[in-house]
Amino acid sequence: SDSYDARVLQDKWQARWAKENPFAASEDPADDRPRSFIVDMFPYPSGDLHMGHAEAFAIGDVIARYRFQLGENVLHPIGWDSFGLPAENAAIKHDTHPAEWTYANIETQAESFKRYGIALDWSRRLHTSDPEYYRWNQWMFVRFFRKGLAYRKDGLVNWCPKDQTVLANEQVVQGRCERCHTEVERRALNQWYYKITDYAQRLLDDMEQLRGGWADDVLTMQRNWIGRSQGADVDFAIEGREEPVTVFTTRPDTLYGATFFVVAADAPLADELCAAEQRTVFEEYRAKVGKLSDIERQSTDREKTGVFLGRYAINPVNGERIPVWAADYVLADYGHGAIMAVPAHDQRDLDFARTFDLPVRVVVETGEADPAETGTATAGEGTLVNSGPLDGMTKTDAIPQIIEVLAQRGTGSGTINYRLRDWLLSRQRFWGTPIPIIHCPACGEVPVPDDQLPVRLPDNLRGADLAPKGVSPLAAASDWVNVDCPECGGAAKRDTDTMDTFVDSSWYFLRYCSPDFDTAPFDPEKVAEWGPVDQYIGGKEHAILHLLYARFFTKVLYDMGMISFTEPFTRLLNQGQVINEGRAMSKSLGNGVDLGKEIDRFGVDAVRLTVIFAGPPEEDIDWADVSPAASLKFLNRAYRVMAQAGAASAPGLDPVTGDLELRKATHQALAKITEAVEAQRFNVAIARTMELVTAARKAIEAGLAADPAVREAAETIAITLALFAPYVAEEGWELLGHAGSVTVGNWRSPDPALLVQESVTCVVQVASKLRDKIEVAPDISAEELERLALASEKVKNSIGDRQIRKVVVRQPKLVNIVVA
Ligand code: ANZ
Ligand code: ZN
Repeated sequence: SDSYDARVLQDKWQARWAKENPFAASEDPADDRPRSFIVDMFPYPSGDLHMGHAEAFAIGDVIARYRFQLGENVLHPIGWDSFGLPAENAAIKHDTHPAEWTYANIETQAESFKRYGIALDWSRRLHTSDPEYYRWNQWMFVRFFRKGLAYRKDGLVNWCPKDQTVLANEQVVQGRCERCHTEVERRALNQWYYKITDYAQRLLDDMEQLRGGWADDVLTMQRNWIGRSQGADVDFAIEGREEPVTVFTTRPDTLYGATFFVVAADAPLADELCAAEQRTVFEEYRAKVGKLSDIERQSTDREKTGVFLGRYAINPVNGERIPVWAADYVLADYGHGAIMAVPAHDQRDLDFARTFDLPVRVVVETGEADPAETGTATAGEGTLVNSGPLDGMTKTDAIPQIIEVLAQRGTGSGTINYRLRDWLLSRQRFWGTPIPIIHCPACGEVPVPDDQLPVRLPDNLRGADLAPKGVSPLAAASDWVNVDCPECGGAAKRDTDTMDTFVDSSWYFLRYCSPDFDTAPFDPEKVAEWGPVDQYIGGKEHAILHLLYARFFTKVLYDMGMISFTEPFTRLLNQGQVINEGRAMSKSLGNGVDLGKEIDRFGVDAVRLTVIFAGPPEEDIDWADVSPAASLKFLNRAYRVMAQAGAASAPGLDPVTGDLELRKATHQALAKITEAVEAQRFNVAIARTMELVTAARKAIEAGLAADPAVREAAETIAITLALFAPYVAEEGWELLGHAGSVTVGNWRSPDPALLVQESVTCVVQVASKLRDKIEVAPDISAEELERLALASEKVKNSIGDRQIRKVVVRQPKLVNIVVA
């Protein structure tokens, strides 16, 4: 027939794959094929799959299928990131349990993944909301706790008044809750943290391993988030206070230019230092500051605000008395929450000095205009002035010098600071992993013993029980909360917070290696065989947090001796977004594209091909600019080529005698496709496949359907399309007379002799008489040329049953066959 029926092919091959399981990873110890571990960032089960999934998973599948084609032992698993707020909100709204919504959506998505033809090993499927999974979050928490990597502290936290929950810094977008866009407040709460800051330097250093494998901009985002800065701690005495106050500065060379001192308005220190006569103005000011986000506070174009605290600090190098202010541009939780202000050389300090008429003193002469006049601080290289014994030194030389002097006097030292904060783990919500700690009045924080894990979520809470109240809904489950202390047996209470769901996604890829392992989170031997992940695929929205947390977990597990690598993802591909008419798809714009409808209309293969053909995988796809209908037309042409070649010839034809032009086209296409796939330029690979289909069609139209070169081209088309349009490819392969999945172990290497663009004409003589002329590559080998000459039909006929005495080869232009 003229065109294929997508639905028929989909049903047929889905059933076949389910039965034959061609995409299962092998655990056979005798299987020594190279291994590939390919992981797509696992989905969150919010409704059915959407266009974003369609793109990400199509890209991941091209990579996985290519490794299958190369004959490798591929682990390409799937799971669900199935804890989290949306399930809880749905449960409150519909008076159900979050599990109902969650597992129903997982089933829907699983069916869609199957229909979408992703080459997955379904036997390793996991869901993070299963007790068999979250048990290991708890197991690891206990170990982190024992190592001092999990701890509780009072902290100012971001609080969403609508969701009634604490938000991590990253969940606050421009001062608003990432999910509901309500303005975020700051609150003091006792919370659990993971001590990721202990790993700040290693998280930086190990990025060296990722260069080339990860996009540079992702590495830069990680580096900025960790935010290492080198400088010095300097102690300033405060009049009327016993203890000095330490400040962190990256510019100790500017110490002589400090003309005032600033404490974060919301730090306890500001409250303590405030003189009685300034109390009222200070408290008013502090109340205003409490409403601002860090981002607003640090925004450079805001008018600077602050209040004088009625106190003075003493500069340790020149004994100068400088006023102490409270301001919001200094953050309570960075450095020491206090700074020495050097307005000549720091823009924020200069803005502040100009607002409050404080002195500006240049201490590094950079050749630029006077900051006091221009309003622009000077930060460049230069020579020190107004700096006593440091005068005349360069900035670069002065920094170690002043650190040395401070160290000798015991008033300072060189130090390194990181922007990275500890990972706030506690969530006052239900649908997450319960924190496995029991609070005992006698023993304190007691970890739940391993043999009592998992601490399961109580199953009697649902609907309105889960509504936010400012404390975790788990606190209401008194049967669950009240337990005996594992240490002393006395009455104690479970911790009622649940873990941030980023914990779930920090190690799930390891679990894929041994999904049923039940004595540890994973079988170290299996992880040693598969890990680390060779290729990870996911969106850039995870460029910072998820990846940083997964890297942190990997390092902790390495330190625990459970794994032998320190980075989880060797290569990372960040696909672009699918947009429509130039904008992100959204309900309010009404520009959403429904994946299911696109598939119903054009079939899975055409949708997948469209997504991959649209451009390089990192770039956004505007659905308004692509044409699944054109993809479908192309696939039908490819289908006809495979069907016609399959009808005209049988497998096993020696292609050597086939039409040379088409053979060259095939091998050149194959070489370019291989190169493009290796370089992850999948759209280019499709373009070359399209050219090959055109070349094969022309040959068929010219009456060559039975020519071995047409078969060779058609088989190459099936093998290549297996990466992008798996249903048509399988069907074509079958029509070409082959059994088994086209995707497994069928990739071919191009024949180098056919890749050379120019060719020379080689004269083939039999007993010194011209019998044939063949086109060959100029650099063809003697052996290859002899083989081609002897394969010529004309030459064979001429030799007949005479015996070949000798073959004289003068490559590339002459072959003379001497016969008896
Ligand atoms: C004096 C100085 C002079 C500074 C100068 C800079 C330039 P990074 O690079 O981000 O680490 N700082 C220190 N603690 C702060 C806090 N809690 N909130 C806001 N600002 C703080 O920045 C370090 C610099 O930021 C420090 O060096 C300090 O200002 C300020 F010409 O000290 B500097
Ligand atoms: Zn106890």
